[in-house]
Amino acid sequence: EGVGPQEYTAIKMKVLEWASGVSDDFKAALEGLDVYMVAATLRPETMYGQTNCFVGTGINYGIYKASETEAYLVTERAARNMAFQGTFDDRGKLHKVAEVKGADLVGTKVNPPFGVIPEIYIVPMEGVLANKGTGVVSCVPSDSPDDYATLMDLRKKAEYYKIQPEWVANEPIPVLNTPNYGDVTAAALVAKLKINSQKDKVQLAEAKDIAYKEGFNFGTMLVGDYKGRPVQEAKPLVRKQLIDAGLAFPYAE
Ligand code: A2H
Repeated sequence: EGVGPQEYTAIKMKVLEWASGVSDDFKAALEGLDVYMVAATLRPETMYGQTNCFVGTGINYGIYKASETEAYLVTERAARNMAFQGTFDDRGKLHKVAEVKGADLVGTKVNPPFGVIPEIYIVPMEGVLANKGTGVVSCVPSDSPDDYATLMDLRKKAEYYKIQPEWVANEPIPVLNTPNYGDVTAAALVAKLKINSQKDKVQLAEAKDIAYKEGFNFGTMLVGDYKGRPVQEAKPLVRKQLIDAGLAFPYAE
C-alpha cells in the first residue's frame, strides 16, 4: 500500500432495524445505546448517492462504546485505532459490548448520512478487506465502479447472496457530472471496460483509477449545498458539514 497515513472520513450510519440474523442476546446487550455502523471513505462528497452498505460475510465485527449513549460497529482493529485517535470518550480504551459476524448483518437497515435515500440495507461484498478501514464500506454505485459491479451481481444472484431483491437499489443516484462520463461515471466506465462482475479485478482497478481522477479533477456537483461547484472545492466542504453535524469523524490509518 501507499506511504504515510491515509486520511479517511468515517461515516456514521445509524442502525434502524437489525437483520433477522442477530440474536436476542445481541440486541439485549445494546439496550439504551444508539448503534452506528461506521464506514471509512475517501469520497465524502459522494455520500448523497449511497444506496447500500457493504460488509464482508466472513469478517468479525465488534460494537464498541463511544460515549454513554453511542456505540460503533467496526472491526476490532479499527476500534483500536479509533481509541488511540481520541474518537471514544474514554480515550485509549476499548469497551466492547457485543460481537457479530458480517453474514448476520446482511439485511440490517441503516440511515446513511446526507443520503438521498434515507433508509438503506446492508448487503455482502466479496472484496471487503478486514484489515482496511473499518471493514464496513458505504456503497455509492454512481461513482465507485466496484460498488456498481457488486450491485449488478447482487441483483443477478439474489438467492446465492442470501439477500432480498428489494434490498438493492435498481439505479444509481447521480451525484456529480464528469465531462467525459456524464452523470453516472461508474456505470459509464463499467460499460466501456466491459466489466461483468465484482470479480473482474483488473478492469475494476483501471475503472476505479479513472473514476477517481475524473471525478476529482473535472467533476461538478449535481446535488447538495455545493451543487454546481467543482468536486475539488466541494470535497472538503461536504466533509466538514458531515463532521460538524456529528454524522462523521476523521479516521486515519
Ligand atoms: B470509497 P484505499 Cl464513491 N475493503 O468510498 C475494501 N474497500 C474498502 C474498505 C475495505 N475494508 N474500506 C473502504 N473501502 C473503499 C466511496 C468511494 C470510494 C467512491 C469511489 C471510490 C472509492 C464509496 N464506496 O474508493 O484502498 C471505500 O470506498 C476508491 C478510491 O484506502 C474507500 O473510499 O485507497 C476506499 O475503498 C479506500 O480505498
